[in-house]
Amino acid sequence: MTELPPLPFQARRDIILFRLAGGSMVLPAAPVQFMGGDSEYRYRPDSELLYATGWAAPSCVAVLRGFADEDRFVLFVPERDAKAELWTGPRADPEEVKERFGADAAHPLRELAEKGPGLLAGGDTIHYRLGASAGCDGVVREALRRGRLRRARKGAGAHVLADPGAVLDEMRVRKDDAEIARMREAARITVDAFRDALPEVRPGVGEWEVEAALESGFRRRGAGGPAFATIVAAGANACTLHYSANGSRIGPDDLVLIDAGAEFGWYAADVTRTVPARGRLDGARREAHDTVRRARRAALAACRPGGTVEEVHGAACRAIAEGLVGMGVVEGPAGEVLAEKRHQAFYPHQTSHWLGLDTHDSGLYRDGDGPVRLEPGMVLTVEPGLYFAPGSCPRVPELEGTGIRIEDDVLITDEGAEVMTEGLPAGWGTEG
Ligand SMILES: [Mn+2]
Repeated sequence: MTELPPLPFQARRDIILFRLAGGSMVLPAAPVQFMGGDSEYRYRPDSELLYATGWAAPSCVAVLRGFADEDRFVLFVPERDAKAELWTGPRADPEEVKERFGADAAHPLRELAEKGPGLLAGGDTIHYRLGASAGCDGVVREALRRGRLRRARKGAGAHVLADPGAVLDEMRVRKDDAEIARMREAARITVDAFRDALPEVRPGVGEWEVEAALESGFRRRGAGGPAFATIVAAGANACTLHYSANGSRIGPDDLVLIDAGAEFGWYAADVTRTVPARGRLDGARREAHDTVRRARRAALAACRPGGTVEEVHGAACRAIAEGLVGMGVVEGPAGEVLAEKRHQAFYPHQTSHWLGLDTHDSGLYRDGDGPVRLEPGMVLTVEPGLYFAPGSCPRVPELEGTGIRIEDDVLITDEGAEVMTEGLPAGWGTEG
């Protein structure tokens, strides 16, 4: 497997603590999720805790204290427990945890209720997502109560609750080199797994078989698994944007939409291709596929430093509107279609989302100054599409029951953009 640079947790924490200034942050681990009864899903760490500390196991609370001179990074972790470790694996004791994660202090989790409020009461703003954990909710409420009293007497004490995203989102939206290395690997694995799976797309094959080929391709190449529920949607199934039952057989004339991505080192890829079951396509559906590919090219050309996600979307929408007019689906001119938003009946979603630890990664698209400007290190998807649900397109009924989307993962660079998923043709066969 590829050698990867270490993730810079210490450097990230230095920035977080600096930005917290007079405040603090509480990050609890994500809860274990169960399927039905008491079988556990494979554990997925909380992205914010993971980003700030590297902790990827259940049952942990990290406390960051920007206002303090000591104990600025404190971890509360589960104690050694021979019985529990038999079932879920070995644990480190707090001393080892402190060493390994570079914490100033590490305590057993059972001491959180007692020690937590005192650690937090001194700052002004506590960054914590209320409701994230019942235990932490109680600690933060008690810290605010003590902080109010302290503020009344001493003029300083915790009295504001804020979202951790206020500090972390802006950091997470710009990927460092170690993150980019993982995202390139997730993209490479995804592209190669698509190459395994695309030949499986034939009339009569089950959508589930294509899913199996894709996900097998992810795991064989060392990915943690799919980053989100794989979509293999034949024919009209592709008009349901988040279809993931993958339970139909591919029909002889179907276009098949495949939206999947590997997760590697906790970072996601997110790729879509739409290919004909019979390996060729003509008529209106061919024009529709060409339109989406033109929208893809136009949107990719708009991915550059200084640009915005809105400009990328605008470029895609213009090509989509022109295509819809050209196919006779809507009455032109294209400018009017755009102004009246008539293209949205067939292209209802945005062209891009941020990509990272989460498939729909954190980060604003607009802030107080308007649309967020693209910068080197930002990673976004470009995913134009066209969807003609049954009954939606009386002017060109041949298109009904067809959904087309083409999605790539794009890293903004100093020069422009790197399409990390470029290795996978946007069409099929000779249709690059
Ligand atoms: Mn996507």
